[in-house]
Amino acid sequence: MTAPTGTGASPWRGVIEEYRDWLPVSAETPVVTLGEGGTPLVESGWLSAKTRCSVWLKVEANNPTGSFKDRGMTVAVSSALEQGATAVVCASTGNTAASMAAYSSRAGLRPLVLVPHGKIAPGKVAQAIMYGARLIAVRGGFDSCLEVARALAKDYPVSLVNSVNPMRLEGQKTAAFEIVDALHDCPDVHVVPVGNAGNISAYWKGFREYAEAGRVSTPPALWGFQAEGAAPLVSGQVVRDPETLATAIRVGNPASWLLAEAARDESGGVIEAVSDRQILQAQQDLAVRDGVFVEPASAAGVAGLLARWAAGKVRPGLTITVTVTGHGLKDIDTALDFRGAVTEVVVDADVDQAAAAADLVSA
Ligand code: AN7
Repeated sequence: MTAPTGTGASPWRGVIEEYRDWLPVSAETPVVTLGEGGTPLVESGWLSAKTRCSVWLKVEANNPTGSFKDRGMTVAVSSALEQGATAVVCASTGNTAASMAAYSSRAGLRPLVLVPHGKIAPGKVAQAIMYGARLIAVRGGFDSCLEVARALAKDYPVSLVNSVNPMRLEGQKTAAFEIVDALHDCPDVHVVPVGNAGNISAYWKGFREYAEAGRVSTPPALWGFQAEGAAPLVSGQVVRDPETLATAIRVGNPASWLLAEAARDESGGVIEAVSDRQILQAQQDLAVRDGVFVEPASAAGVAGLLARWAAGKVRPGLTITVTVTGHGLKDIDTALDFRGAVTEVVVDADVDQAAAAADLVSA
């Protein structure tokens, strides 16, 4: 089941045109769009049955470059173009790099991306290269990449489009709008993975703005989940050498630290940690049970929801939305390593062999 999103009378125009009144753009802003947003809200029968709640997945893989980053990038790149930028820079665990490369190349801006050497998924490397980025692999983690990116933007003629650029969060908040527009109300709880902590902050901004405008009465509690080896917002301490197989959220010193704490506290929510094992199990279950193949980091929210349910902290009857942030095809090695057993059987082009391989018995 998919929640209705509008009348279907006109094609989706991308988040700037769909939510123009809510965004810091003017009639003069050159809109750089790939038709991002308008992503499906898909009911998870499995998670709903298990938790006795109504659980919906906001499938952000269905964005042009396969992650939620496109929502923020359309606004950040449009704004950079309006301000006369000629080159843009970002630090990234991979998805921001892919998105930024696509939008800035499309706008005729030169994309420079800094990524942790050897620590981003191959699909994201391929995307950044194919979209024409200058890919700079830094010996160090994401946090070091962000320091270098900030310094480059300060000393050289390049514009920074990381989520420390407020335009990014402005664009990303539209996902909260879409959820409310589809459900015709706020969920009770919204669940999201947390890395550099921009997205949880953006969701809170979106839900709060709709509440302030009287569109909904009560914004949801936000439940954020980090990977155990990269959980500074759980421990309250910077993690010097963060480690997790969910490379997208391998961040030790999140840029939006204070905003994320505010989102947690003002919404009456939590930020907790889940293990890599829980993440990969949730990733596999989502694929097998719901037909939704996400990358490891994207499954952290589902893993966290299940952990809280197992601890008796999920009250039956709630409406819960869970953002799954990026596409599974970006990082197939990690997924298949966990899945383990060989699931392919090689046969000749022969009916009997195929039937035997499929454990079929003739009728
Ligand atoms: C799939 O691409 O930070 O808490 O540089 O790619 O807003 O950082 C990616 C983050 C979750 C965490 N899921 O969001 C980057 C980057 C996926 C992600 C997150 C990311 P934030």
